[in-house]
Amino acid sequence: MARPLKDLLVDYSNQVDAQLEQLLPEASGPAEALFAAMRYSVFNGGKRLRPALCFAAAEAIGGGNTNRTGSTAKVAAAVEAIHAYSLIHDDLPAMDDDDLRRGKPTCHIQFGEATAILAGDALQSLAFQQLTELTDLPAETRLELVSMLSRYAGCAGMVTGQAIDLAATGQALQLEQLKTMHSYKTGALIEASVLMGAIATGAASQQQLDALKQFAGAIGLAFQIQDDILDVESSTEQLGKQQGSDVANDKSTYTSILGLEQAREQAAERYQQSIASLELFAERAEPLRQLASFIVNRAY
Ligand code: GRG
Repeated sequence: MARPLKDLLVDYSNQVDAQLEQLLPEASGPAEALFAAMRYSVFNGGKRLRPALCFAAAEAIGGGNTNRTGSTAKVAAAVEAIHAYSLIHDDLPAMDDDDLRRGKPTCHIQFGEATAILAGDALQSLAFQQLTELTDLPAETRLELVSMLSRYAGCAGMVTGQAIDLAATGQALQLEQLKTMHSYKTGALIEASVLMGAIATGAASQQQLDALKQFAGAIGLAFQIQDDILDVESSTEQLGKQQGSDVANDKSTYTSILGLEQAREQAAERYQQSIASLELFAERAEPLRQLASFIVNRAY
């Protein structure tokens, strides 16, 4: 029987947090402020959505190496470290210049800009270190994971998306341009989370990976559409970050282009697509279906 969504999220969060706890250096010694800033940014109440997708994708594959306190948790921790770094850098004055994240002062407000930049840098390299140290997995699998994360987080993914976003500030984007930008900026890491969770099991077929790629593409877009809806509809308190920041920063969004109603319809359509792509996994994909539903129905 399927576990309730809340239990699923708590279970996945606990596992990835235990792994992150081991991965991150203790906040002491000559670089105490740096290590404290890294910990502050990782352990400050994120939803752990990308790690959850990693675990749920591994469950969809089943069999193989689904040792969840081992390799999957480590892969999930690597992805979350990249996510934390991206948020630290995104909040910097040179980028979105935000002072509130997850209901708390952003990393550079709390620790200063230089330390925040270094915390992001160090989290990024820690993620790749973690993947190279997956000693339960064959070297080729580790290499595949390193290659995948570097592509999806970097020039073929998130960093390029961020560059497109910064260049587009103040310009009215067409819907297709917006979609391209988000597929790089937020979609890529979501896709990496799903695919890496599956690959780390050592048991995923090409057909399964293709289906998961389709799932991730659809739910990544739905995630972003819902994010834009919440930026309009929610409150700063509920979001833990400044509500209305897209409008304030003069950014094109799904809601500014489509309006709220059509944006909701698009999110629902993407959700349906994501569910349809999971058919071949039958009940083993139930956690992925629950996460997809959470992504389009979340209020924060
Ligand atoms: C600086 C290289 C670099 C990249 C930044 C992902 C990103 C690119 C910026 C984040 C800006 C942002 C708020 C985008 C909207 C979608 C998004 C990634 C929201 C945050 O993800 P959640 O909701 O965050 O999963 P939590 O706090 O739950 O971890």
